[in-house]
Amino acid sequence: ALPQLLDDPHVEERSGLLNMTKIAQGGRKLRKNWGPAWVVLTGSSLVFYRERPPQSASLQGWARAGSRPESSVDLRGAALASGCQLSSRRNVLHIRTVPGHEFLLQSDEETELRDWHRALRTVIERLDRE
Ligand code: I3S
Repeated sequence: ALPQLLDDPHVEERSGLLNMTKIAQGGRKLRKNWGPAWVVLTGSSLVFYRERPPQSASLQGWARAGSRPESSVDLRGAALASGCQLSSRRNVLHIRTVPGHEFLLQSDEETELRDWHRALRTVIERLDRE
């Protein structure tokens, strides 16, 4: 059952609090609006919540309790790059999805952002091979 579980596109790979702003929606440029987001990376998508779940709750339990993600994007075919040319902030990642949704993720912790970069790259490369 374990390999099957690891292949489940809904299994959480990583989650954490990051600063986030959308910069484009369906190819149309948006005005930046940086804010904190609880970000969940699964095997196929990136999901954004307004606040972090209570420590005690599983994500599924929390979702059932009525906490809806603010947004989520499918990572299949997404492009991942440094976002440093797109912001004056340090440690910025830029993600562009196939439908043209673009956003920046940022952390003041360099190692935290590097770990996110690696985790996102792993998921996107795995989806590319499918
Ligand atoms: O890419 P920009 O336009 O330099 O981004 C900055 C602006 O969005 C700014 O808001 P205004 O729309 O009121 O100018 C934000 O407050 C800044 O945070 C944006 O730049 P950074 O470098 O933080 O991504």
